[in-house]
Formats: sequence, structure tokens, C-alpha cells
Amino acid sequence: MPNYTLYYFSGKGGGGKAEICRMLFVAGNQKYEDRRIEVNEWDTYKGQMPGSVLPILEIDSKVQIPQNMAIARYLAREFGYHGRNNIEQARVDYISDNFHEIHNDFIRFDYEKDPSKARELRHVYEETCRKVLPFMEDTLKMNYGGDGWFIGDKMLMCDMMCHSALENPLLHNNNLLKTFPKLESLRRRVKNQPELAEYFKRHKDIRI
Ligand SMILES: N[C@@H](CCC(=O)N[C@@H](CS)C(=O)NCC(=O)O)C(=O)O
Repeated sequence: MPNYTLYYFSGKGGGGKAEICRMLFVAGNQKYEDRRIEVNEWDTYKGQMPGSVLPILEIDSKVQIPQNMAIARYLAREFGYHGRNNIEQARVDYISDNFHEIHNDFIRFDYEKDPSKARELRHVYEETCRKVLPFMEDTLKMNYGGDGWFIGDKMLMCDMMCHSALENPLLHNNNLLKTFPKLESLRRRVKNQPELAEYFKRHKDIRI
């Protein structure tokens, strides 16, 4: 089995982008080092990271992969959470990317210091939610009326994305899914999967 190290920042927002990767390791029962970089260490590491950004997945101290969704897809393929064929994988990707879009737009507005830019970015984020959430609720309903997983009979990466990507937006507004009950229950099903339930219990203080 390869040696995996996942590098990401500690602190607020520190779990957000890398959290889907951690969930994939946990769900797949795979060992990895969860390396949290403190802000004051970043100058030392920055030059060693492709693209000078985190998250980075390092495999056997040889290969380094940047871009959180590329890392997540790689892990999903390795551990069996990316669907059984090319069509299923494309569906897993588009569903995951929709949730990623919400998370990305949320981070952009949440981190913006300039109040007028933050207002604009908040509007962009809210528009994204307005378009994506009903689409995702309807997509989920296409499989077992929305009472199972997005695709087939097994939790896949896109189901986990519904959990990880909406975590920060829900901390900001806990009514976000009020009118999307199927997505809300899906998040509970993901959280209650045995390995993940144990992980979330252990990480009550998780830095997201
Ligand atoms: N598109 C990349 C963006 C990565 C990114 O922007 N990472 C930020 C933290 S969320 C970063 O490393 N910032 C440090 C810097 O720019 O010095 C991804 O999704 O992985």
C-alpha cells in the first residue's frame, strides 16, 4: 500500500477544501498522514509544493498531486468511490463539481475583506446556491426517489461531497437546506456510515 501524506492548512477554512479527501481515506479504511501546515510554516513549504498552493497529496514521498478535486477523484478511483464505468464516473464528477462550485463561491465571499466586493461575491454565491441546490435535489430524487445515494446502491464520492462541501455554508446559514429535505437526509446518511460516524465522533473539534 502506498504511503499517503495530505498537506493542508490548519485553522478556519483549514478542513474545507481537503475534507473530501480525508473522508475518502476514512471511508476506504486507508492509512494516511493528515499533515496540517500552520501559517508560520507556509513560507518553508510553499516552494516545495507544485503551484505553491495546498492541498497537495504526496504519494510515497515521490509524486505530488495538487488541486483538491483532482486529488479527490484519484482517491475515489483508488478506493472504489468513483462509479463502475465511464458514465457513472462522469455523473459522479458533475454532481461533485456542482457541490464544489457552492463551496468555492462560499469561500471567496467569506474570505473577502473589502465589504463592497464581499457583497458582490455573496450575491454570486447565493445565485450559485439558487441554481445548484434544486438541481441536486432533483438529481438525487432520480435514484430511489432520493432516499438512497445519488447513483446505484453505494455511497460514492458525490454523496460525500454533499456533506463536505456544504459544511462551511451550513455553519454560516443552518437553514440552507430547509427546502431540500432529500439533500439534508443524504448528509445524515453519509455522516452515519460506520467509518465516517467514528471519524466525526473523534474529530468533534475538527477544524473546518
Ligand atoms: N484550485 C485549487 C486552489 C488551491 C488554493 O487556492 N489553495 C489556497 C488555500 S485554500 C492556498 O494554498 N493559498 C496559499 C497561497 O496562495 O499562498 C484547489 O482547489 O485545490
